Amino acid sequence: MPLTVGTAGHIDHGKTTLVEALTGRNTDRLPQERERGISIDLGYAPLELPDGTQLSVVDVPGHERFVRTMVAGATGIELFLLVIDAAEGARPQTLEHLAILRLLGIERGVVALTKSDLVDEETLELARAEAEELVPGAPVVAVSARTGAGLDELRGALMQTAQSQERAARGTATRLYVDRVFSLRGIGTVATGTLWSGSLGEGDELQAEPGARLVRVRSVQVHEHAVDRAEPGQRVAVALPGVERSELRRGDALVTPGAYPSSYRLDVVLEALAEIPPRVLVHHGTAAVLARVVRVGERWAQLRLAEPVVAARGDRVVLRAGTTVGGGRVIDPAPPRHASAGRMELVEHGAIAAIVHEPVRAETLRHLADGAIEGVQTADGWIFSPAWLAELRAELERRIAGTDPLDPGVPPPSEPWATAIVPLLGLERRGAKLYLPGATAALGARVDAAAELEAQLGLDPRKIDDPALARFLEEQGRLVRVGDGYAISAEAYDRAREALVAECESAGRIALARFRDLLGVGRKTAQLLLERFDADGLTRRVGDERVLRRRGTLSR
Ligand SMILES: Nc1nc2c(ncn2[C@@H]2O[C@H](COP(=O)(O)OP(=O)(O)OP(=O)(O)O)[C@@H](O)[C@H]2O)c(=O)[nH]1
Ligand SMILES: [Mg+2]
Repeated sequence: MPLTVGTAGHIDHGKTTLVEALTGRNTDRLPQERERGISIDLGYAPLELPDGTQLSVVDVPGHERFVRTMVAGATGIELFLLVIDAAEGARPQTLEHLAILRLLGIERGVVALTKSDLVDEETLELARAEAEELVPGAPVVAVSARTGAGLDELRGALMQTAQSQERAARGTATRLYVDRVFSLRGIGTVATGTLWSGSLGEGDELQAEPGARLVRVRSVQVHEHAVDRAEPGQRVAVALPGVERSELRRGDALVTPGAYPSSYRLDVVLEALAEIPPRVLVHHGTAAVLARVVRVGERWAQLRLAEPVVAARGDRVVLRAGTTVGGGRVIDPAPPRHASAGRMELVEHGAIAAIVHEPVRAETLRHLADGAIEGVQTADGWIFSPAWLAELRAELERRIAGTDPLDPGVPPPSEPWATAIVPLLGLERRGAKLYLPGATAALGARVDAAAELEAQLGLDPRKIDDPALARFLEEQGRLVRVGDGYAISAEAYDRAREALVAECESAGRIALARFRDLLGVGRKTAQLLLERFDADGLTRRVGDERVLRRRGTLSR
């Protein structure tokens, strides 16, 4: 497996010169870099070690204004080559680069004390002692790019370090963060980057993020040599026909479609090197995005980003505000907006089932676990805990127990998950309500009240204060409701109806006054009855009068 080694170190300490001495390639390719004698952008070179180990070298600029570029170069690397000018010793960017490497979780590497040809033995020893203190455990090798002294020893140290370094396991889906985009005649747009995970070959379909644009890979090169498939850790260039050069830029990601979330939020375990201000630049992959830091407890933060990033659990971020103020380890690459310490704690420890109670969309959890989450229930894209479902069922049953026996149903939940979850409750849906299976309406304690009411009813509408009871008795054919909570007896309704139909059949129509006189009731009662007949579809208003809709055939 190829490994990527990244340089680090203060400006002018000899990084680029050392890379050239090791690889034969001058990575300062911009005219401006050559004129000014400093590195501005990232440089790349393959390095083959005597034992056959293949390394990819990323050379970074040391200037303090280009730390942002250094982070972009350092995110994909496995090993560092920290370069310290033996005469100058550690300087500000030596320390800042080292801090960044640590924040990115890049623990292994080699220290080169360069320009050893310019210092005496004593100065060299001082520099060595300082380096050993700064980077405990790393081999420290004095070299001169000018005379070639120490280069073999440096190769040996790189070889040993590379041998003991495992490639970071980053999953199987393809992920490449773009660090350069250019166009080549006859080929079109080419994007380069270090392949973080997965593999890449001709014909692959990838998704360019942000923007979720699908792109097809025409060809792949590794360090300028065409390959069938590029492997993780390799420095690759992919030709992307049909993509304009302006459509991609450093910081974008090429990923297996659907494999990674694109998110404006990242939940991280914070590592503070200094006071972390509320606004920072978040470096992730090769991107640098402005963000607001929402602290959650002492340990965690939610980074609210100005632009979305494509991240995975376990990724590292570097936080800068003028200088490097800290970093973070991603525990949720697409978290919900509201972060709580409780959730952070559970997510950090991978207790994914424990953060699930009420239903959440499955896609919001997909990036927290490899494969299925144990101990949860799913329905139609929702994930929830069995305990929650039991609580919901118990709660609905409790509410049903408290309903009027005349209508022992409750309205179903109205949350977005309702359609998926209500069918699991074992309740019966009738119309707009949920009932216990087989439940029927009953008078319960109101048997006597119902009988009493019925006895009092006649043609004169009576106000009924218990609408549920009125509805129930009407369904049973024991009364008829006429507007505004009034009711008459069923028998009186039939009588009034017969009188109305008879009149209409003989006279063709009926007026309110005539109907009132026929029944011998007051105007108000006649009015309520006629409205009920209208509502029943028996009659229709024509001016001040009524006619039958369909002669005598409609019944109540
Ligand atoms: N005498 C001597 N000079 C060296 C050696 N290595 C580098 N230099 C000189 O130091 C200067 C800076 O070297 P670079 O390799 O450009 O330094 P750098 O670390 O890449 O600088 P930035 O990329 O701008 O951070 C150049 O003039 C080199 O010729 C060395 O081993 N011996
Ligand atoms: Mg340089």
